[in-house]
Amino acid sequence: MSGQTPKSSTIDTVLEEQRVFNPPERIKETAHIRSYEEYKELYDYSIKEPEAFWAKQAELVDWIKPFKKVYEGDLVEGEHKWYLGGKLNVSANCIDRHINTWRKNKAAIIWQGEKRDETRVLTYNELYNQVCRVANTLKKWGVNKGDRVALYMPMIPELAITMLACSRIGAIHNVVFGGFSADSLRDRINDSGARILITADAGFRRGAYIPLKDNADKALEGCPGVHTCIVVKHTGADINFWTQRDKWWHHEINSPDISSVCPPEAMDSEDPLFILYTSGSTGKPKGVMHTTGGYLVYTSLTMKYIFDLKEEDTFWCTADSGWITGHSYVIYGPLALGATTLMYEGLHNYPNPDRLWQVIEKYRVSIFYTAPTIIRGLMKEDEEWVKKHDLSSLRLLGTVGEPINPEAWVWYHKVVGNEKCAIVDTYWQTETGGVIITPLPGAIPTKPGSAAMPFFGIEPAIVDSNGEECDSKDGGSLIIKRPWPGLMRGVYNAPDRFRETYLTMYPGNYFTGDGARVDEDGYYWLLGRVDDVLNVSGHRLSTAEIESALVSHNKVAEAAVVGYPHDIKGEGIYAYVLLKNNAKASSELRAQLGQHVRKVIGPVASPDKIHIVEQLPKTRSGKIMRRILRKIASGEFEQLGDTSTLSNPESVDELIKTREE
Ligand code: 6R9
Repeated sequence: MSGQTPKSSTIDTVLEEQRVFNPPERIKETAHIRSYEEYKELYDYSIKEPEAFWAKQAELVDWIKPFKKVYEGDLVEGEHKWYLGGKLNVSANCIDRHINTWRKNKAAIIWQGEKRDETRVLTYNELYNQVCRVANTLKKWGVNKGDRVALYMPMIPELAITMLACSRIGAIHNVVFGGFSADSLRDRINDSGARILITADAGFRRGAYIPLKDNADKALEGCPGVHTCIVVKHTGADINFWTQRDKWWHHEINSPDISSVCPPEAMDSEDPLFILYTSGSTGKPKGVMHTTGGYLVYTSLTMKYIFDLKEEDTFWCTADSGWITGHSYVIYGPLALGATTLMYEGLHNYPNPDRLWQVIEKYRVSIFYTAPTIIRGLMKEDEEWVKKHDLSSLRLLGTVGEPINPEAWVWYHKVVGNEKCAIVDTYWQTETGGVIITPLPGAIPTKPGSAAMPFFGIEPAIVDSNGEECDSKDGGSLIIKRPWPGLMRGVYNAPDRFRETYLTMYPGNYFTGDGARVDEDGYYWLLGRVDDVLNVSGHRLSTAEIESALVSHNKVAEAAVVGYPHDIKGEGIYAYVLLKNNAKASSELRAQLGQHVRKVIGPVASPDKIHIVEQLPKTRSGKIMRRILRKIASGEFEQLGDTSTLSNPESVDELIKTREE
């Protein structure tokens, strides 16, 4: 952990923001929760009577066998369990319970491909048939309850179908984002112990192919445990096909021995549902593990109240399902509640900057959920791109992934929402399972840049570096004082890592890794990470992970990576690199290093700036002074602080002189 001072540049702007927006009348009239008092009463109840509160919320889910106890455990040891003794199945909750109602022929998933004319609609009934077939196919290839299944796919319905098929038979899915490299995929497959991989021939990006199967082939060279790879034919790209290992999805699921009926497995509440790898402050990504009962109750509950979901809504969350947002709010949350969820494969600005608005108009989307980086990117374009589309179907707009600067919030409100929509800035993490700090659209007035208030059952606090609850107005580290059903259960394959990473910093509390302050009205303002985690376009990356990728290049001796404020991405990646003795700095070498990081981690981690240096500022004990590196990368030369403790103070002037603009 480096110091406890939030390093985000948003602090300056959010400190000045004063505006308050009341919930629009039309939302207030129909929302599930219609006043601040109603929110407060239910919130207080959720904190005072957690057992009764969470028992009641479990009614959102269909149980095969009722649970005996609501929860057990705490954040001291880190063992916490929910809905003990209960049995349920997630896919049955997301599908079967709807097909016995009029929802049978309701659109469950609307898919829009990158090409305008590529669309598909799956009704709940069709989803049922497909999920059962895939579940039976997985069984045929040896997947049993508790086995891990790796997925490396584009945003296509088959991704949702496979996740649901895994949950149907009690297999644990491990989705790896399609933007990760072969090396990253290999490590995640091996750590999870998956023996089967589901992928596609390729994905689309700006009209070009993302070579998923080629990457998978490379990854599998290092995965001796994987015996089967099922490939969806999506783009028709040329691929290698090794018939002993590779199977075509369409052959497999339509094979005569595959039945379209597969009874859902009765899973224990605490059986794992999925693993999702995420970056922390160390170099090795963690397999964050979520379980069945608590996760489903929590995603259903947040989906209902935060997005104010109604039967007739068309809900569009633009996140890729390789990230937690795509798990909880493209797939599980919406489908558990029987909604219509839109899945989109493509970019927000391809072929034109009105792509998102055109899709909203086409499907009459009513709830739209995206990331601040996308909003910032699109607000730079001419407003006409938005104005030429009829966006009157929109009722609610959401953001997630990073703090939203008030300018972007107000643009979203005025230009996209036409001042008629509620906005929810939702704060949460892979670890938290679902949103934990947020406005409720009909109940809590919003302040641009603030994620507003804790959701039901969440008890946050702000602490100083000694772990003392401090004057929250000044800001400090954000902790959560008690567990809730959506909180991760552990790090896969590393039993002590959950407690060590999250619970020992402030014993007995969950440490988010974020800085925050609370204003006089009780609103939370997130101030960015206080650890060595970067947030680049809403993607979480650890500086240590990028450093070790750089150092694995044969010409690099040492590397230090920091974030700096970036107009569109929120944070950009600035890498200081010290070469080995015989290596010479050149623009070719810089390009090579960028390529190398793309190969080791993936394009998302590629540094924006690579600064080849003669020496790095170090303390007398040999620690790199990251605080100074961050200031230099951000161009804040006046505020370098005390440099007298450095063993090489002269390095600082040199770095300033040679800084990458
Ligand atoms: C859901 C998700 C988590 C980190 C988190 C924080 C940042 C997410 C935010 C936000 C300010 C918001 N973050 N939402 N910061 N305001 N509304 O993004 O999960 O990929 O695990 O990232 O993202 O820094 O700690 P994940």
